[in-house]
Amino acid sequence: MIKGFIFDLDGVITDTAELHFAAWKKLSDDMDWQFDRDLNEKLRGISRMDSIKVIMDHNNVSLKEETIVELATQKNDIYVQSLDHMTPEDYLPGAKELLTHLRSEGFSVALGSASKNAEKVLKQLNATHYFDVIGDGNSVSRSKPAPDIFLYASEKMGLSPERCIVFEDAEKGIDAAKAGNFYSVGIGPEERVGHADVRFDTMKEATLFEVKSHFKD
Ligand code: B16
Ligand code: MG
Repeated sequence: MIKGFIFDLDGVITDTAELHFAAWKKLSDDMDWQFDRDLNEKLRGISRMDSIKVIMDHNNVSLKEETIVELATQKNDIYVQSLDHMTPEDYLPGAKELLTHLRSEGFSVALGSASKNAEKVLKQLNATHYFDVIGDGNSVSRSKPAPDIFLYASEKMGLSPERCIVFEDAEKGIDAAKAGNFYSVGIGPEERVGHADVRFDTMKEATLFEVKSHFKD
């Protein structure tokens, strides 16, 4: 029986992909690196350090680890500044409704995000109170597709993976849910999250009624 829900943040609760894009684009322009929306898509759900390495590989650049950390920090400063403009109006359509419904029905709810800025994002959205557990980029060291962040979240909720549904918008996020033996709901197109147990185009379609109908007891 399903008792807990674990939500990815970026792309499920809110759409920060555009802000990540703008920040990576600024860094890439400063460094004279090629960076476009196709490459940005490859960064969905992966950690900051993994992201900069994907961009560097694409540009055939290699640098000292120390320099890479400095550049990733520069990008993060730009990104964090842009979060100041985020408000409680910035939930993806349907996300706030589902979180409210889960609260009223008494389910356990956790965050399972790769972002080290998740707490700030939740604060800007005024969403912190919806979560019993916050698992973010600071909670575990191995990032998605490793299942660690979701295992951290389920363990803190006191639930086994078979009792939890993971909501994810990233291909590697669904891989991580599967690797941990969680049920999975993919948010996005077939070619990205078609390997999830259930898929919705957007969070708007993912009502509690709809989700429950796919995961019978
Ligand atoms: P930060 P999620 C992920 O969040 C983003 O999808 C990904 O693009 C980003 O690189 C990663 O967080 C790390 O974010 O630089 O803020 O630590 O989708 O797992 O909620
Ligand atoms: Mg995501």
